[in-house]
Amino acid sequence: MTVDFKINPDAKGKEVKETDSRFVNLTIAYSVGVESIRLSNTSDLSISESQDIDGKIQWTLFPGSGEKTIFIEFKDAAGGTKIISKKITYNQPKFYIPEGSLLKGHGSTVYYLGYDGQIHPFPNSALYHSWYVNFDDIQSVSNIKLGQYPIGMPMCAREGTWLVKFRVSPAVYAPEPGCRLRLLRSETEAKIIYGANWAKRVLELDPILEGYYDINYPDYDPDKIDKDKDGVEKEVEQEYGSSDSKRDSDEDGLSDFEEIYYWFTDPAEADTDADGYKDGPETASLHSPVGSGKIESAPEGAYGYPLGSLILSGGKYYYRGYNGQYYYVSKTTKDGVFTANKFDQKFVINSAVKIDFSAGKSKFGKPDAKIIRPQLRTTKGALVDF
Ligand SMILES: [Ca+2]
Ligand SMILES: [Ca+2]
Ligand SMILES: [Ca+2]
Ligand SMILES: [Ca+2]
Repeated sequence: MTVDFKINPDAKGKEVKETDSRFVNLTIAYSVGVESIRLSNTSDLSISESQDIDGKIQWTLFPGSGEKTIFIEFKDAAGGTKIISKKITYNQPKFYIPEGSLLKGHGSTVYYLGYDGQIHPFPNSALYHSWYVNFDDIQSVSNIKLGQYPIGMPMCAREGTWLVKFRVSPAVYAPEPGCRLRLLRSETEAKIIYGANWAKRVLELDPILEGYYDINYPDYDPDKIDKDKDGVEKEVEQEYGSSDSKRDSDEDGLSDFEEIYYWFTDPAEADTDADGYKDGPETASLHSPVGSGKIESAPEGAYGYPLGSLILSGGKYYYRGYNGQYYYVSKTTKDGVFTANKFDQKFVINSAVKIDFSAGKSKFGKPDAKIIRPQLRTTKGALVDF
């Protein structure tokens, strides 16, 4: 294939060497048969945008002054690819609004100015408050200024804050770092992690927002036949008489996975021990679902805190990082790391059932270390600033 592109060509088609705007125009030349392109600011294309081939495209450079490289991968109908790159120098203007700012025009919508150069609207005030306690940092700008930024995807719920559900669907999720939602397996799991008042944390969102999240099914293995993604293979569901199109076949408030692998109850029978109490409520209140009496704790290793959770344990606050590691935050809500990260006491997990995380605790580097930023997940699983 024969392909080429130019950054900010002038009227005569000559390339300009420098710019003071992160937004650039690309003109693309391509031979017959080239169908799509993937654009990126990094050579490994780990953060990229794909689209149908077009002669003219707008693109946003990485922030900060310096030489910038744009990479384009061209793809033809036969699946052949070719990557070419071009450079331009970006001189950041003396007066500019820094990435990470909160902006508002004459309307009521608040936007987060992302490192991607786009403004991201907060879909509602509850989602805004998952990130920011008050409105002190919002900068009011003219509608003209606001209109100079492309509008990007809406802001996601911050990890470790609300639980999220989408209208119409009963599934409840815990937001994790990088616009990811971890499915909560059941009401029992929600009660064990968040306590009896877990339902007060649930924020109901417009189903249209679901598409902006990456959904994490904790026990699902895509290499196995598991239509309901509950972590129980079709074959095993058949053996136990449960359904591979329902995560809780007997609707007793425990998922088929938890019944089969953690509690040893019957996934096709709501009240395994026939004592008049269903398996879900019995386990959630730590009563034996397979006999009489109270049980000491949930099965070891069965339940864990979602990534991004803030936990109060033994009088100290801990944060579960993106890497799964637990970090010591502070002793009080007034200490540096707690306030620097704008943690909100309202979202602290202080559940009755202690989930063991004594192993693998570490400390933040600095007494006021900032770790929480709006971030997105790349195709390779790493987090990048939103
Ligand atoms: Ca299944
Ligand atoms: Ca099932
Ligand atoms: Ca059952
Ligand atoms: Ca029972």
